[in-house]
Amino acid sequence: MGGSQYDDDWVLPSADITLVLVGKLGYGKSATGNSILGREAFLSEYSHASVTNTCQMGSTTLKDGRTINVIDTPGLFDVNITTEDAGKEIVKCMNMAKDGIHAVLMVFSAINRFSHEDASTIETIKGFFGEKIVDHMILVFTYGDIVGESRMKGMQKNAPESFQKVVELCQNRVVLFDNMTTDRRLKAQQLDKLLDVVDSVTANNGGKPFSDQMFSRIKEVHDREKEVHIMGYSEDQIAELKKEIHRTRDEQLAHITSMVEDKLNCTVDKLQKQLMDEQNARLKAEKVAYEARMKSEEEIHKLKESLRKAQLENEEFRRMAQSSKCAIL
Ligand SMILES: Nc1nc2c(ncn2[C@@H]2O[C@H](COP(=O)(O)OP(=O)(O)OP(=O)(O)O)[C@@H](O)[C@H]2O)c(=O)[nH]1
Ligand SMILES: [Mg+2]
Repeated sequence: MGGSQYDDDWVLPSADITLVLVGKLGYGKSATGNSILGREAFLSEYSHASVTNTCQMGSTTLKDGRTINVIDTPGLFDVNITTEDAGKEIVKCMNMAKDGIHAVLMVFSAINRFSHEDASTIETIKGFFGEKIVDHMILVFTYGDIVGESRMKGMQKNAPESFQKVVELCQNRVVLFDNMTTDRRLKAQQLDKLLDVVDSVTANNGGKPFSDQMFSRIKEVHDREKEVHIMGYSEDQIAELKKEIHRTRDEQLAHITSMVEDKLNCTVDKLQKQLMDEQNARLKAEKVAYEARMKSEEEIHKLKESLRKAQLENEEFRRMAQSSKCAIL
């Protein structure tokens, strides 16, 4: 099956749980993936450049016997990645997730201030996959070793509005992760906590993973490929057919990739326009408030002026009255 960028993803096994790690460059996505899998499946290191450049998947069997697939991604919705590259990686990720995604782990660093860019990552994902994706989102904060549970709670209380909104949107599904610990008990505890949240997300979604039209299209393309094995052709015929099917599949996946790119571009444009509109509305409101303040200051000035005039007049009348009284006397 050589020569295709899509080849190996589809032969990866399905699992009971599929998780996708999403987040900004260097926030600890790969480290979190390794903590979940219990081994160094993904390269995780300190770098100013992107360490993970393409989607990768690792699998393991949990204590309770369930299988779990963890998909590590590069900063898909990061400002540093072109929509063309992001599009290809999103299709690759959907290709790996096959039947859908049970939970999207939105990875943030607890030692970084929650920024507008962080909030816009969630907005982009929402815009791209639709509102329903939010029901599958879990906020995972790394650097639990430095921040600690109680400090994290305190930080949450004093966090900016954009952060509070995101927490509310995800119905308080916040998990703190320490990817550096060597304490086996803590490792197991935090993993159990995360899996509990994953299970509650799955239960809330009626056991169904997130999937959409794009997932279905990719699945259709691959299901067509599988049909060859059951039709009973000769080896040569199958080889020839496979070649033809792979070519068609690659064409179809390339078509889906370009659709994904277009959709991503539209989402980013729409979001940028929305942000511009919000900013313009804010500036307009500020201008109106400023003008109102200036107007009221002007009116106060006028009032003070007429009050001063009235006082002067009063004074004048009083003096006149005084002098006429003196004349009578
Ligand atoms: N102290 C501490 N360091 C962490 C934690 N999680 C991740 N790191 C460190 O953060 C750095 C980046 O981690 P990665 O896992 O490579 O981050 P990433 O998000 O996968 O990065 P990219 O693939 O480049 O987008 C590494 O040096 C990790 O050791 C954590 O919980 N505590
Ligand atoms: Mg990484």
